Amino acid sequence: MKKVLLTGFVPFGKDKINPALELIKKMAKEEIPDVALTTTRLPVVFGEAITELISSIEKTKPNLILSLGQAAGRMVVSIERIGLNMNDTDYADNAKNKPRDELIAANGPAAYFTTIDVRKTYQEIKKAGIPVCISNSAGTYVCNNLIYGVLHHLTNNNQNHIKYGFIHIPYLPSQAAEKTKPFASLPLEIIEKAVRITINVNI
Ligand code: PCA
Repeated sequence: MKKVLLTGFVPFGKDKINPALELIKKMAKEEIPDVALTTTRLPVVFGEAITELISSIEKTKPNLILSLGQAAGRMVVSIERIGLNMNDTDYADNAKNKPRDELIAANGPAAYFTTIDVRKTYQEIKKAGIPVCISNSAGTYVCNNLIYGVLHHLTNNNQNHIKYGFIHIPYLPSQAAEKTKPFASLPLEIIEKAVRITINVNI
């Protein structure tokens, strides 16, 4: 039995829901063959999301961690390849932090690559008929902060045997329907299928 830790962020900004949170709530009630699944909801706060995830890693000792985040305006399921050593935002997080041009780790490398098999994951999701891309930037907001922070922690604690992946997901159709401008969206069931494929490819 492989242990998988699935994380999702709470809503932030003007959005009342976060599809990442909706999905981890749904999947927490379901079974995945040969997988012991734990879910963790994360705050949309620079630094705090990293601390919360590290404490879940210590509790659950997973083989694979997969984090999910909402990316309004993304057209397709986006498999993130990189966490960049940079916090830089025009929008405050849920604790009103608004870092500008700030390194995440003063002496850390410029970037870390996520450690799931990004190419194979992409190919398998695509094969299932789901729109998907490999993304080479997760931005410089809280999701990127989490990617970089967790990979920095795993690297510095000799825990690189724990695989870490991140998927950005578009709005749900119900969220896009509320907007006055056009936004791409994908139903939760499709996102779930992509997440299950990602888990199966990487355990
Ligand atoms: N998306 C944000 C932070 C939380 C989330 O779900 C991001 O892309 O940084």
